[in-house]
Amino acid sequence: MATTKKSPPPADDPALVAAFEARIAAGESIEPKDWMPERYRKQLTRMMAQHAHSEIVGMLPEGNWITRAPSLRRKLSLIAKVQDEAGHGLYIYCGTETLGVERDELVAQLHDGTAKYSSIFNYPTLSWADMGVIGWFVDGAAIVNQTVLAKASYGPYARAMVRICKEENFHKRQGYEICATLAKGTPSQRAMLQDAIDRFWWPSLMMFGPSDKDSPNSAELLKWRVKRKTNDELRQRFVNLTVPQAQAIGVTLPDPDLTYNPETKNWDFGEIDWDEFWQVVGGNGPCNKERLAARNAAHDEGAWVREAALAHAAKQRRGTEAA
Ligand code: FAQ
Repeated sequence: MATTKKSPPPADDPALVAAFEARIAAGESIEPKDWMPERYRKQLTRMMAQHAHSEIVGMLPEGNWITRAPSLRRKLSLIAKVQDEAGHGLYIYCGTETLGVERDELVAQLHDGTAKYSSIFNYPTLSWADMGVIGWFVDGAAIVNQTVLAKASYGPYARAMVRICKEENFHKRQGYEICATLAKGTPSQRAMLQDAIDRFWWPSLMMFGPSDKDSPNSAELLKWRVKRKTNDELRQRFVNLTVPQAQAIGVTLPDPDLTYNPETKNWDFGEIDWDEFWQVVGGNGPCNKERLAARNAAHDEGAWVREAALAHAAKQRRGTEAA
C-alpha cells in the first residue's frame, strides 16, 4: 500500500510576514483571528503552555503547607494564594487555546513529562519559612517577568498578564510579610528563615532562564515583541529590587560576590550553577518525579468530575435543543 507523505506546512507569504512585522513595529496588538507567521504561533504556544503548566504545578509546593500553616489567618491567605495560582493557569490555558491548540493536548504533554514547566517548582518546601520565601522571591521574580509580558504583542497573553500581576503583588506581599515577621522572631525562627533564603535564592535566579548567550528562543521572541527584555536583563532587575528588601529585614542573600557597582548602578552577583539548572530542566531535579506523579494522580482522581461536568453540559444542550 502506498504511504502518503505528510506535506510540510506552506511557507509564510513574505508579503504577509512584512505586514505582520510592520504591525508589531507600530506597537499594535495581535489578536487571535489576525494572520500570524506559523513560527510566532508555535513560539507563543510553547511559551504560554509552559507558563500555564508552571502555575498549575506551582500549586504543589505551597499546597503542601496548607494543613500546617501556623494560624488561621496564615492558612486563609495561603489557601487563597494557591487557589489564585490555579486561576492563573486556567487564564493562560484559555489564552493558549486562542492559538488553535486544545487544552487536553497540552495537559497530556505535561502529564507524560514532555512539556516543560518552571524549574523552581522542582525544589522541596521543607519549612514554614519556605512559604514566606516563595511569596517574596518566586512571586517577586514572576512579577518582574510578567510585568514586561503584560506588554507582549499577543493580546490575550498580555491581558492575562495584567490581571495575574495584580494578584501576584498580593502574593509577594503576603510572602514578604511572613519573612519580616520571622526576621523579628526568636533565634530559631530567624535561622529557619535564613535557611529557606539560602535554599531558594539561586533557584529563583534560575527562573529567568539561561543566560542570553545560551537562550535559543530569545532572538525570535524579542524580534516579535513577545519578550521585551532579555533573560539577563530581567534577572538583574530582580536582584536589584531584592537586595534592599533583604537589607530592610536584616537577612543575608547567600552570595559572597554580591556587590553594588556604582558605575552600572546594578548589584553584581556570582556565577549561577548552570549544570544544576539544566539538570532540573531535564527532569532530574529534587522533586520532578514527585510533582509529575502528584499531577497525574490528581488528574486521574478528578476523572469523575470531568465526566459529570460533560454529562451535565450535554444534558443542558439537549434541553435547549428540545425547547
Ligand atoms: N524552567 O530560550 P530560552 C510563577 C527552557 S510562573 C524550566 O531562554 P524562553 C507563578 C525554555 O523553556 C513561572 N525551563 O527560553 C507562581 C527553553 O526550552 P524549549 C513561570 C526553562 O522561552 C509563583 C530552554 O530552557 N513563568 O512563578 C526555564 O525564551 C508562585 C531555553 O530557554 C513563565 O513561564 C526555567 N526556569 O525563556 C506560581 C513566564 N528557563 O521550550 C506558583 C513566561 C528556560 O526550547 C507559586 N515564560 N527554560 O525546549 C518566559 O518568560 C520564558 O519562557 C522564560 C524562558 C524566561 C521562562
